[in-house]
Amino acid sequence: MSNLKEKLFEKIQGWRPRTTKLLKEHGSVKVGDVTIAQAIGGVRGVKCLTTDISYLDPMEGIRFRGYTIPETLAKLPKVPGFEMPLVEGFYYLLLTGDIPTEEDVKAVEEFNKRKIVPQYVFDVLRAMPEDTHPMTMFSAAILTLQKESEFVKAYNAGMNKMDYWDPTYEDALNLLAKLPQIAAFIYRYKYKGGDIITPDPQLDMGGNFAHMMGIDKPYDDVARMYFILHSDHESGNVSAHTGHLVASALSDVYYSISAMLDGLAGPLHGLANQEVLRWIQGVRDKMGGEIPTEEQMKKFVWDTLNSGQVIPGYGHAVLRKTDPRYQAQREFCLKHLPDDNLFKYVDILYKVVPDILVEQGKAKNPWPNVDAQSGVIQWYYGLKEYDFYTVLFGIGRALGITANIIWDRALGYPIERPKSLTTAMLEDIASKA
Ligand code: NMX
Ligand code: MLT
Repeated sequence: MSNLKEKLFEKIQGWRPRTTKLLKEHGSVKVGDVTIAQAIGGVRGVKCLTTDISYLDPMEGIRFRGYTIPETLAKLPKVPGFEMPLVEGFYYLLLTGDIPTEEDVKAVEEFNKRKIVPQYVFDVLRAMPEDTHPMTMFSAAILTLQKESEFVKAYNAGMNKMDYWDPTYEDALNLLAKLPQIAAFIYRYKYKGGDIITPDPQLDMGGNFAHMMGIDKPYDDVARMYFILHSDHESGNVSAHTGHLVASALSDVYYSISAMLDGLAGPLHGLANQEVLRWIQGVRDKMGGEIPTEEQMKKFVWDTLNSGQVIPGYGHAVLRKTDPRYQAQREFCLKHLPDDNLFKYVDILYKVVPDILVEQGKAKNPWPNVDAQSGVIQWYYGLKEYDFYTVLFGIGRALGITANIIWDRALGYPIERPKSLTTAMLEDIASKA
């Protein structure tokens, strides 16, 4: 057993009694009530999921295993000479809750052993229509790999329920190790005339991704930062919830990750990062490339709102302040690309949009989310094909969701099945209240 897997099993054994005790001794204790508005309105704010991988505080933002973003970025081991942590070490943190030592980050080897993508995946991608969206290609490629599932083999061989986490861990690492190559293949196949760059087995996940994308340093650090920042946002967001839901039927990691990507591909969720760039390009075209004044920008924002559309990259279902993932990327921009034109657009938007959303009086959170800033960095380093951006989000999100699925299985979480009511039932409940 590898160092990481042994450590994980230790943690699982220590954790199981806590879940068992909560269920057996305190299972009937209430954690909240559900209103009619919540039953109709997207289950917003209903506390009905459990995860220890990350927690989202509305005012503070995300903590990964108890660490804020600045703490996470500062504490994790890095490739010497680089600013951003190794993604592999970050995954160690998500899985075990502990900051790995340099020695522990031998988890890198785990990923390296599992990197080879079978040829049939590329054959399937090549067979898809040319104008297929990169997210469709990404999701299909992962679904194609489903026949490799170790979980399915073990389940069919009669595995004990207590062991479910083990082949799920194997599936998770096998898949995660391949995602950068699949994504880079989609990018270069679709946008670089099929000029594919083969992986470098010596490089870490972020470094190898930058290499296969054909983008120079410091894009390797950008990739590391991007995957870490997008990894997890507790359990209730569409992608994480979809991954958890599908996995709760004991569908394997390949099915679950393919499904979560389909949710991430929606414009109100991950696709918003592409929408931000599309929206800004629209403004740029109207301005003939000139940077708009704040007054001009206000008019573009109001025009969008008045035509019944949302301002992409702003608002959030849980957060009630500027997303710290936005802040982390903003700090990166201030350091590495302060004079970039597109960054200036994003900066002006930050100055004008919150006040306008407050004045409009609809959005509960007028502040920017992660997607408002992420495309600018990609664009600056030459990745201008913005319909690819959500694929990058998807690689990162797979880290968090697979960590969750492994723990769901380790703690024996059951199939998810909330209860629905009819409109007449709600009317009846309302009339008696
Ligand atoms: N621009 C315009 N209107 C907005 C915005 C926005 N950015 N955000 C919320 N609203 C509206 C929302 O459409 C709703 O209108 P209506 O009453 O007509 O249905 C109203 O404000 C109340 O919505 P909230 O309760 O504040 O937001 P909700 O929790 O329903 O949705 C988002 C959260 C993130 C879907 C929403 O803020 C949004 O559509 N934002 C723009 C898209 C975006 O940036 N999505 C990415 C989120 C992060 N991610 O990567 O997933
Ligand atoms: C996410 O990262 O999943 C988004 O910010 C959406 C959310 O948390 O609701």
